[in-house]
Amino acid sequence: MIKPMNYYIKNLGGEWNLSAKDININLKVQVPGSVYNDLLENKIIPDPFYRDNEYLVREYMVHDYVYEREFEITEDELKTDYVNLVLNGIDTLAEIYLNDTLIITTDNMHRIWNIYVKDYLKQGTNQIKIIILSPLKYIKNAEENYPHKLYQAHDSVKGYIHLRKAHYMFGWDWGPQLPDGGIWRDISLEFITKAKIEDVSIKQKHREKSVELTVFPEVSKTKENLHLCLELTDPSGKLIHESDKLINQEFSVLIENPLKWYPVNYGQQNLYQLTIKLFDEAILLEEKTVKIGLREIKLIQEEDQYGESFTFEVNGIKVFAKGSNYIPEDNLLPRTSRELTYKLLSAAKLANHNMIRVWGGGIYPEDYFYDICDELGLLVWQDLMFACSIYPMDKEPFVESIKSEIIDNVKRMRNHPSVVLICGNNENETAIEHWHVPSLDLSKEFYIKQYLEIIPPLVKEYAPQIPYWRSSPASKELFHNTNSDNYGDMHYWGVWHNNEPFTNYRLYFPRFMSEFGLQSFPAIETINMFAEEEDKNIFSYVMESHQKNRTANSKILDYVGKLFKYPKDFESLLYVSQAIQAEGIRYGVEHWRRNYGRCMGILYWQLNDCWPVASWSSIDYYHRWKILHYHAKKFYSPVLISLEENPTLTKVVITNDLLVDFIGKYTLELIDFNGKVLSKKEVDITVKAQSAKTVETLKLELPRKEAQKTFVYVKVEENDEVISENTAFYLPDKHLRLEKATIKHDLNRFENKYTLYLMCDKLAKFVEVKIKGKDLVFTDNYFHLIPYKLKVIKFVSNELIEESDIIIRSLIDTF
Ligand code: BMA
Repeated sequence: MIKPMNYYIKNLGGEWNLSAKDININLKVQVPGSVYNDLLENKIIPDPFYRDNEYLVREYMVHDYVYEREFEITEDELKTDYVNLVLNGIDTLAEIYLNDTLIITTDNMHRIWNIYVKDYLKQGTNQIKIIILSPLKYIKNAEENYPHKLYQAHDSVKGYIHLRKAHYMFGWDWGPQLPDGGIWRDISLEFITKAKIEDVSIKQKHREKSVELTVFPEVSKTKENLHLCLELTDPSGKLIHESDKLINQEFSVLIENPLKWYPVNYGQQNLYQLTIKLFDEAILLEEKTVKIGLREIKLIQEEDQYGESFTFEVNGIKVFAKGSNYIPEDNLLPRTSRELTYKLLSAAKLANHNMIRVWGGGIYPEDYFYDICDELGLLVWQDLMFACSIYPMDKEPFVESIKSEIIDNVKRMRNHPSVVLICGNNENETAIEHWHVPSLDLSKEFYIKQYLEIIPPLVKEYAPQIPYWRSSPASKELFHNTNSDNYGDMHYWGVWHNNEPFTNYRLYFPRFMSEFGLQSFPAIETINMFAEEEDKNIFSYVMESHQKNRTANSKILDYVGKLFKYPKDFESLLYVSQAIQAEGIRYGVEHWRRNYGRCMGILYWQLNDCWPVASWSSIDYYHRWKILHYHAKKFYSPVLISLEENPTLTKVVITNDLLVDFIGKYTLELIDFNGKVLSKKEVDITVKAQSAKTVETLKLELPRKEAQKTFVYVKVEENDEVISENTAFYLPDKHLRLEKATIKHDLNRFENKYTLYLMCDKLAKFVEVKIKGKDLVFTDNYFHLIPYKLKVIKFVSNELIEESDIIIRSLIDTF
């Protein structure tokens, strides 16, 4: 008979006391949480995101804060063999006392701490006290006392490189300076009888019709007579394997006819469940369950006629990666949740992403982030948390701290099938090559030590089956041509940071484009959350406080002016800023997708925001989809028809990412703005699996007058269903002869599902559909409405929507 479990956890979360004597603060608060969140909930600080409150709130972190509580320990609990204090996340510098004895000081937000504390506990009431020390004071001091000058990101409070705390909290070119602190993840006591399963390392060997798992449960405090039992259930929940071993032995499990895990669109996201039980004879001490996906991942870097490939291969399938870069979801981390992350990542999947890059200046996400990616079939490119900086690698405690941080986090992510790359840092190598970093020789030395000497062996030891890439971007040779489009990955910021027109995207043929972007403003509803009427001018003090990239507002205006007429008012400017962003990114993506094979990945900068701000995101802080996100759904569609339009020659290309040939037909029409079809062609086509095919080369030389009111429309259909459609115009929108269209609509409802039918008499560009007072996501939005072609969009609303709630505008309404 199995007795009840012996291992258990006492959660120390819940109500704590928070105090800061020098500013007279004494509050009851919730742990886990954060100083800012506690001060906000107790109305000590105002909303840090409102207007310019950021600056006032930032100063609260020059103080130290004390968190404390009491808890009970019973006589039985004290008899347990081992009692550990487990800190899953302390932000950042802290002194931790148990019954007035200092038991540990912490210095790394990204670490997990596990400390044997039995000797400090007593029967009855115990106290725990955690003093969070000011990060601002620390980094100022560390910076002043450090003998060398090292490169740091422009927009952050200087000195952050000395502290292992998420960089974005000190400010970034899209983020405020709000260096919060506190007990940000779970805190608990664990009671261990005899031993505990610390972790499970799993290796997979893929054979033709089977997968062999080598499972090694790491058991602490080993005692010879303990034994382990392994149970494996298949994706349907059926038990398919059970075996027993003594501790310190490996299990070997053979799975015949395995159901493998694939990224979305390449197969199912099958997950097996592996449970390890630790026994002392018949007594169950503890059990641990891990979900695993069977997948073999390779980063293929093979020489070819262009240079060297940079292709992810999952279970033998070369995957064209499509997605975006992810930053932390909030500056006040207690406000994040599984639900919000699920919503965000589901939106990424809806917009046809199959990869998310976790950018290196934030945090290692929660376990649920990886669970969600496993479930949705999103691949994860995981940066280690180093970005745009050179670190003081001559400080031994700092180096030791980094090592522990990497072990803690690599172990946390290694069994997730979604994680396909561990990348050393964001842009630190290219910084050394291109950004005139001070202390150049020393910076190179520190860089080599960190990303070539210290980190690779750790990744190899703790996640031997996940590829490691030293930096994003990096190339073949160290510090040389780091941003080449022939080798490695590429960040291309000529468009935007160097003001180049977005048509320059077509000058590059990256092997893997891991960053490029254009900024836009968020929707008016988002601006209303932080700005007053008097602030509604992009150059107002408040709007500039929510624009962290110094020269960006003029850049947005410049890009807008390249394509659109001068917008008539503030709201129109917001709208065209989003339109230009979407157009630019589409232009780049379609070009790189037309070069299927040579390019094998595209991740635009950036998916989300951490506060309401002007930025490169496609979804804003309040989860409102910008135009870019709707466009992403279309330009990342697995089968894409796109046009490489040039003044004299236009190529029509169909890109097929899928594993099966595409068999269907495409239609090409030359249409005028009143809907008159000037020419039309329909052709049956087959496009091979995983390829791009030029299906048409049009010699189209439109005289200026024609070009002002004519466009090419293409679509590709499979069994009469439109899979992808596109348009090409031969003049910038500002020079087109757009006329005000009459857009008729009809709304149908079935339960909470709505269908909206739209029809117009004249071409309308970037047609926006909104429902008064509601934030809804539509199957499509910001589309070009073609005269007399029926457009159908769908949405779900649990509240009743009337026809009169529909608000429609288009480009012509902006000037
Ligand atoms: C990239 C990123 C970020 C930055 C973005 C926009 O280089 O790595 O550091 O926010 O550009 O400038």
